[in-house]
Amino acid sequence: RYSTATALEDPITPPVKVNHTQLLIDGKFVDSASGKTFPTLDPRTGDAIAHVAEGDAEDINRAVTAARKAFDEGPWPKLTAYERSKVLLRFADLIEKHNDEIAALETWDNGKPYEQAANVEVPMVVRLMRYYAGWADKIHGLTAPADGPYHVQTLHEPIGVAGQIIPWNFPLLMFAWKVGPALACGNTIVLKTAEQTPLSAIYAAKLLHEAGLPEGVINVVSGFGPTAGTALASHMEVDKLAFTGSTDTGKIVLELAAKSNLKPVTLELGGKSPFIICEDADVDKAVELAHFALFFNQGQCCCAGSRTYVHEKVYDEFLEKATALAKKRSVGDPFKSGIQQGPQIDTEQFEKILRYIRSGVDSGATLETGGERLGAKGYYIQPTVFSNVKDDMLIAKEEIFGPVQSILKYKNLDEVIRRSNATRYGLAAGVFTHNIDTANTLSRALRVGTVWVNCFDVFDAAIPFGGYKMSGQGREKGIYSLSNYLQVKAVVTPLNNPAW
Ligand code: TXE
Repeated sequence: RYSTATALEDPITPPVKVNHTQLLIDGKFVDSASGKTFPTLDPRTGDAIAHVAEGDAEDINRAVTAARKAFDEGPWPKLTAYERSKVLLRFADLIEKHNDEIAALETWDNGKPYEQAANVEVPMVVRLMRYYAGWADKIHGLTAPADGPYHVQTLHEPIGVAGQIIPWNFPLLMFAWKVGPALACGNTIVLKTAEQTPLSAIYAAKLLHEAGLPEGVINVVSGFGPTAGTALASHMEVDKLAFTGSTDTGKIVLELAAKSNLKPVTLELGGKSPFIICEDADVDKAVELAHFALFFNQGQCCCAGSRTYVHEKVYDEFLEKATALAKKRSVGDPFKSGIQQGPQIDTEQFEKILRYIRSGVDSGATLETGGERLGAKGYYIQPTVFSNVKDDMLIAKEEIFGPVQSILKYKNLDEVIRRSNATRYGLAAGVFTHNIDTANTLSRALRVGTVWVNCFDVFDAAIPFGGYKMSGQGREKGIYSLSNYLQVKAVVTPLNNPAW
């Protein structure tokens, strides 16, 4: 049913070497000021891949000083937009050239299937960079009519030094979502990677320099949240903060930003997204899409369709087929071809998921399949399906962030709208129906930042993404991300010859 234990216990040697483990500050690779390092672990085994420089407050300070200087003294913000765009295009070319190497680093550090990293995620980064390169020379203000004799214009200026804190579930993609729009708008950056997955961002930042990015424009600090992260969020010389991670940490960084210099903050946080299967659904297709919506990336997606609401008319058939599909899911070494699911990121997440599985059983949900760890080493978990899930169970309320599908039954549209919205989250939703009225009703009624109708996890560069309620503030990607990194300045000049 699953890949053999041998495949789990004898990890494949990754086809890549780790060449860069230092901090990247002011265009140079440097050790941390303290000289400390920390191990980044292989989720297949829990063994160290490499020891990475551990940045803390002093390193953040060095990085912010470099970014400040690169912003205040240039040349980056003052380059022509076309020059900035060319740097991003060259960077995209370099990522494309090193696609397989970067994908291998990402898989090694994160545990995601190599084929997913190489064929989907790294190409998405390339596409996103080209998209924002396209925006660089299309950012401009407007003129506005005033009641008096004034010429009024707005200038759209870069906001300054952007602090960016990213998570571990899509390390390179989150790097791109943050860095692409910030650079297109002419900002400079201090980016802190997640402690679990520092490797791909260091590599990418090096390629940005090869693409011609001036020194100090991007600074990458590996390190932990309570040290490097808080130092960045509370730094007085950081003009804007962008954060992706848990809702609890989002609250902390928002408070740090408010208590320091009131830097504006964008937050992309947790979710508990409903995936609604209507009575008219083609059950086979619905099963496949709901499976993908939940299990993709080991279930470690903020927008995972983690509450699968199925209409009572198709519930039994759906449940049987969803369980069968989960049993067929191929779990194993993510470097192995055909593998759909690798290990979870680390021991903390692994234990948390197993705790939620136990709580599902204890609260009376029916465990249809899975529920156990897989293999004796690493952080592999069996694809797990619960039926008879009730809205008040923890597994239906909290973010599990693992391969655990919770299936809930509903009777009518008003009921499923009410239940879907009865959560503190509001990131995304999936809707599966052929009825245009049902699709329109659900799309408007659901209080979420993205509704995917008859599809899921469509993440084009141009599609904005972000949350309602406690899933976040602001939007990333698309045209919407630009305003996160711009100031609007109004310039008002008297018109001295009002006759004309
Ligand atoms: O998140 P954290 P964790 C959810 C998911 C997961 C849970 C915990 O449910 O199980 O969060 O994961 C940095 N000041 N998501 O502990 O702590 C940290 O170093 C400043 C959803 O990994 O939020 C990392 O770089 N920064 C999510 C980043 O915050 C701090 C993706 C995220 O870590 C900090 C990941 C602090 N005090 C987890 N503490 C999504 N929205 O996709 C930590 N960090």
